[in-house]
Amino acid sequence: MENQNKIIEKFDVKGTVETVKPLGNGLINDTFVVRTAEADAPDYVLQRINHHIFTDVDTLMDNIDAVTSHIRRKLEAAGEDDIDRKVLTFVKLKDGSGKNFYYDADNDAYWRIMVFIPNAKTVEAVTPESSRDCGRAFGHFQSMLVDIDRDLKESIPDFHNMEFRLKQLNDAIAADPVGRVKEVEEELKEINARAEEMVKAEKLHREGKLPKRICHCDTKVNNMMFDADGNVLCVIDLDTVMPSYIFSDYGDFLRTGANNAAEDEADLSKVSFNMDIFKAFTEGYLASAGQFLLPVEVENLPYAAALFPYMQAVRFLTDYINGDTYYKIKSPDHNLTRTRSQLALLKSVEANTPAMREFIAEKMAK
Ligand code: GN1
Ligand code: MG
Repeated sequence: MENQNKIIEKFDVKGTVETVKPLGNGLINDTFVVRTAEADAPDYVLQRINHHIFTDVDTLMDNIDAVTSHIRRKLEAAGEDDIDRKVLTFVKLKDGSGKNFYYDADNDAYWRIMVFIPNAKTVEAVTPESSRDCGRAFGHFQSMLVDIDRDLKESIPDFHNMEFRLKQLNDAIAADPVGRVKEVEEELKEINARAEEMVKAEKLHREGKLPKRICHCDTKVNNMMFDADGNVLCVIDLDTVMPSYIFSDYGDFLRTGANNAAEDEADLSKVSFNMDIFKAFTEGYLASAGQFLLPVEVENLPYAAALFPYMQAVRFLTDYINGDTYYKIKSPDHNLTRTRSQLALLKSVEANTPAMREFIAEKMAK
């Protein structure tokens, strides 16, 4: 608490700090809620950023600043009320540097503070209803950022670049550091058969046909804040906000949200793509993003639904071949099980592709 008070002092917060207590159960950053004594001073959220995962904190926090200030200006111009609950507010340092994070060199730690949004909650359950809200909220988020005038960098370079992920796989195969390549011939066959199709986004981008836009890149139902009446206030967890194809926000939600099983389910008969979740999420997404999306983006939404299980299979298999250096594992073959599970989901997505196309065409015709 003493150390945290010293950190909080660096920031331009209002009021007197009364208590600092752990908040939530995030797996990546350490989060605390800071209560202030005065009724007219806001409470705050204090976070230590995990710079082992997010190694480029400067870019990450610059992206967050660009995005939150742009959305704030939009909401102001639209005459919205209650803006402090509709966009996250990051507190600047007192030192006049304009920075929105503090580096504590003694402890090699990065800290940030945002204003606590009162009377708001998150939900965990993926239902058609929460998925529709989620599609709408993330489509709205993207739509507010289509005209952003600041240059954002990728805080994790090539995060969702399929060509790069395949190169990592091929490098792993060439090195074969723990002799596992011979065990995974079947999986490699499945991956290679689709490689050409799956790098389509990078090709379209090089041809100038597919833009990168500002995306959230961690689209999940529990990354939305709701008010007491169940209306979405804003999206949260902005650590991965960066330029990407809109496929990132669309496809990665469906990979987790529309899987009838867990991403590492070993019983492949349980793994399948949930069309009810797909429909609800897509309906919400098109309602808020349909206006700005290019035909090439809409046409390729089913491709995005396939791309993410495929990409995740490639990443898990790469890690398996490399001897499990990236993802935490619970058994020696965990990454192989995950790979197989993601490939099973991919096949179910492929089987549902005609139905997906039909649904999207219907929605766009309206
Ligand atoms: C990692 O740990 P988590 O769930 O926040 C990974 C994602 C993967 C996901 C697969 C920075 O995210 O890209 O899709 O695992 N995040 C990073 O479970 O690599
Ligand atoms: Mg997250």
